[in-house]
Amino acid sequence: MGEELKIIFAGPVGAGKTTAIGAVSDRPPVQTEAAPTDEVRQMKASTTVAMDYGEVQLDEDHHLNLYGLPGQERFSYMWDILARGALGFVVMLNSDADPPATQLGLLETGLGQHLREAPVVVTLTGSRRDEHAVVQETRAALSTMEVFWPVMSISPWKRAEVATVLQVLLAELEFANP
Ligand SMILES: Nc1nc2c(ncn2[C@@H]2O[C@H](COP(=O)(O)OP(=O)(O)OP(=O)(O)O)[C@@H](O)[C@H]2O)c(=O)[nH]1
Ligand SMILES: [Mg+2]
Repeated sequence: MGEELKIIFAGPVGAGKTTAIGAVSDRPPVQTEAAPTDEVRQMKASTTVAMDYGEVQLDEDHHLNLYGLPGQERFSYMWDILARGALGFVVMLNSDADPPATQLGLLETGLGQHLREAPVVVTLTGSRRDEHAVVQETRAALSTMEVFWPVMSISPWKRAEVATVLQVLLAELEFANP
């Protein structure tokens, strides 16, 4: 089975954390979906209230335990708890929502320290805006934060694309800890 690695999927509501873990997991994911009671209702029928959990055997040597954070800020006390001991982060941003800098700012407040201690890959989901423009905006926001995380535009319901994100994260991890 190889090494077990804890990976966190973070990001705002609707970025696709639950969708991505469900798409890539080798077994049915554990989900904690509930009907939203607030403005999230306008966006989608359910939101994560505690966590997602999935597992994927990415290759012979790497078994990943995947944890999805709840996107709503009122559940952000869970972020720090779940992020402890994580070896890598997938930061998912919704390009149809607030500017990338705003979404990253929120994550920085709740997870900033964790995101400095392990490799991060940023994904952009959403379809309404020009992909290239949002990637550029995201890169600019990251350089303001003085981090240079890879940025990839993906469809979170496509298993192969989520698996590629995880491969990039593993490559970063191996580069950092040869
Ligand atoms: N076009 C399309 N959209 C999809 C598909 N699967 C999921 N989505 C959309 O992708 C969005 C992602 O939703 P979630 O995965 O619940 O987002 P999340 O990041 O887990 O959000 P929270 O748990 O609320 O923080 C939703 O708006 C879905 O409607 C799909 O197969 N096709
Ligand atoms: Mg979710």
